[in-house]
Amino acid sequence: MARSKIALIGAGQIGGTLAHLAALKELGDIVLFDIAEGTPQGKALDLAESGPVNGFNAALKGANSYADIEGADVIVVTAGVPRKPGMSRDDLLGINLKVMEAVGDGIKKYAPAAFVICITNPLDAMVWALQKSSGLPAKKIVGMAGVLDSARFRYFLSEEFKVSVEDVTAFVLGGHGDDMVPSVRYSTVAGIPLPDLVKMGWTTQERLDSIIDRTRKGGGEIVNLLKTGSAFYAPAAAAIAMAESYLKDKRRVLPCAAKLEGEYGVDNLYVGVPVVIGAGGVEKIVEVKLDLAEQQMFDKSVASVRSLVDACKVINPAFA
Ligand code: A3D
Repeated sequence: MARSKIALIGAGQIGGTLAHLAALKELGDIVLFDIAEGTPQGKALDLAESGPVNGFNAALKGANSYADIEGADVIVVTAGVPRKPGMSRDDLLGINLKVMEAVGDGIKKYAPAAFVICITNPLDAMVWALQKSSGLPAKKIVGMAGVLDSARFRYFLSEEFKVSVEDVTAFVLGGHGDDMVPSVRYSTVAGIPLPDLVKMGWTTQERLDSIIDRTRKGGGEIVNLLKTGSAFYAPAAAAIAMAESYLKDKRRVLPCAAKLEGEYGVDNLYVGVPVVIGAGGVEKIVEVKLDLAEQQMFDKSVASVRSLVDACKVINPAFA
């Protein structure tokens, strides 16, 4: 059986970390693509030279031509610019929309059968634009945000409860912005929902509220610390989990930005919801019943995503 081919479009901080993780896990052969000359080649060579020490068997190649992504099974897109302190994700819209046009053309031409994971911000609008520009079916293109947001929520909860992160599950819905919806009812420690843990005296509602607030602003917290860019280790790990579920047909249930066509009462918009990822791509969108407060937060988050998508259509009417 031929090895899988993984193309990483954007060889920056996340792209390089993705290549490292994909090689360590031997997910397939890897092509790092970037418009910057030398960067993808340098990172590919450096990583290939770590192979003998780490004991992985994966070919790594750096490229500046889309022809090199030909036939890729999985593509992870991080091309574009990240945030700097004081910037919101939405400030990136104009620049990264142009990048999504170019990337979509490249995918359409060379790898139209790939499963594509978009990470470029503002996430929900960029994955929407990338689906349009690439022409890929909606089930073959998703956005990575929920796995990262719920990992942050899980980490903060594990610190609060002083239990292993492995036993904390978390559920996050909505767009990848400061109004995302971390769901308390569906987040648990070893199956015990958070509201029960409050009743059991493990934490207080006030502490839980501040953890939710920190989760919502988790990306900004890292940007303010790094000063020169945004988070990359955890975002890369999250996208690798999604790629692995597709490549190994694991059918994991993961929160991803998926195209809603009526689900959750939303039409023609990419928003974070739980989905099943298997060999067919997004094989199922899991629709849970929201309570009134969750629905109100979800609606607010969806409205923010819609306003960004509308802004894309104004910037480039070809997207309308
Ligand atoms: P960075 O290290 O700057 O890498 C981006 C790379 O894209 C650079 O190497 C650029 O040369 C390259 N690039 C720019 N334009 C093009 C183009 N037209 N074609 C190909 N490559 C191009 O950024 P990063 O890796 O830290 O972040 C990448 C993106 O991910 C940014 O938009 C971030 O905002 C976003 N991000 C999203 C999340 C989510 O949870 C959704 C988390 C963290 C970062």
